[in-house]
Amino acid sequence: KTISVVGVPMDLGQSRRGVDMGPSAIRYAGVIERLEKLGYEVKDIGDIEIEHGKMIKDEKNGIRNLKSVVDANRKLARTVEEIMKEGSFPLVLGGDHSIAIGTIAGVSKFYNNLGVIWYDAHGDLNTSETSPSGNIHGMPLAVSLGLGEPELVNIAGYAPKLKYENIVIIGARSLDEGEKELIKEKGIKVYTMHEVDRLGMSTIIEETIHYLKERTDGIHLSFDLDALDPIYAPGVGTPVVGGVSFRETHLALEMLAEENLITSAEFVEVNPILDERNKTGSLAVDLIGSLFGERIL
Ligand code: DIR
Ligand code: MN
Ligand code: MN
Ligand code: MN
Repeated sequence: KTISVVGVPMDLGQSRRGVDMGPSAIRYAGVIERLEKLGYEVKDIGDIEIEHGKMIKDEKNGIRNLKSVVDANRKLARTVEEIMKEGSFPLVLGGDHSIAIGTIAGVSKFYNNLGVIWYDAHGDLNTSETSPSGNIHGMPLAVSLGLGEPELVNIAGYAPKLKYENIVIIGARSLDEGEKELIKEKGIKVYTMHEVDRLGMSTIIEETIHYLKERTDGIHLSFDLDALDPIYAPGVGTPVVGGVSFRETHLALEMLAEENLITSAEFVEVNPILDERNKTGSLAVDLIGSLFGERIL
């Protein structure tokens, strides 16, 4: 199986500079070599070209940098679609989480029922109406469900990309009011940190696999490094205490690897400026190793 790695040096989906260097940090930590060592053929197709203008605080309906984020995600969607056509596994390196809009837009047309595991401290279910920040990185899951600005929702020319019943959020502990309402209204499946503590990660992943296996024909993993506790992942823009541990996360990915159900993935929000000697970049590479079958023994 071939893996195609694509970097998205994007920081315009939020308000702190530096997360655009995430792809470099993850490559520097050895992601390509790590995957090759596991026996995969790896194609590094480089980075998507991203505009690097200054931040526009309120471009439309209070949203930051709407046009640049739309442009970048259009390009990413096309690139991911090409990877899918070649039958290769798309592995996308962020960049802030706004890039999930493009990844999912590129992947979802190949499935009738794309499933998504959203591993994140946040819900990323905001629209311009509910967003407290105007940051698009807090909106990609809503956009993929068809909610929000039409420019974002209609990327790649179709919408919605996802169905409410095909998504599972794991690790949530910072949800905005509008996100909580949407989760309740639509019955979105969410394992907050309460459930992580209470059930344990192994039960959560067993349930998630069972749940998605019977209703989806492909599963995208959208992995925000801020799901982990800041002790393990200090190099993220919006750290939230009380997060998932290093081992719980490896266990989750090892279990997913065993089932061989994940069909595309992205690792996002690594910000080298905020990091400690590339700790979070290295963590991303360790986690990618587990997702692709690396085991302790
Ligand atoms: C917050 C933060 N919910 C927002 N979101 C983040 O700005 O919409 N997502 N950091 O990863
Ligand atoms: Mn930049
Ligand atoms: Mn996120
Ligand atoms: Mn997050």
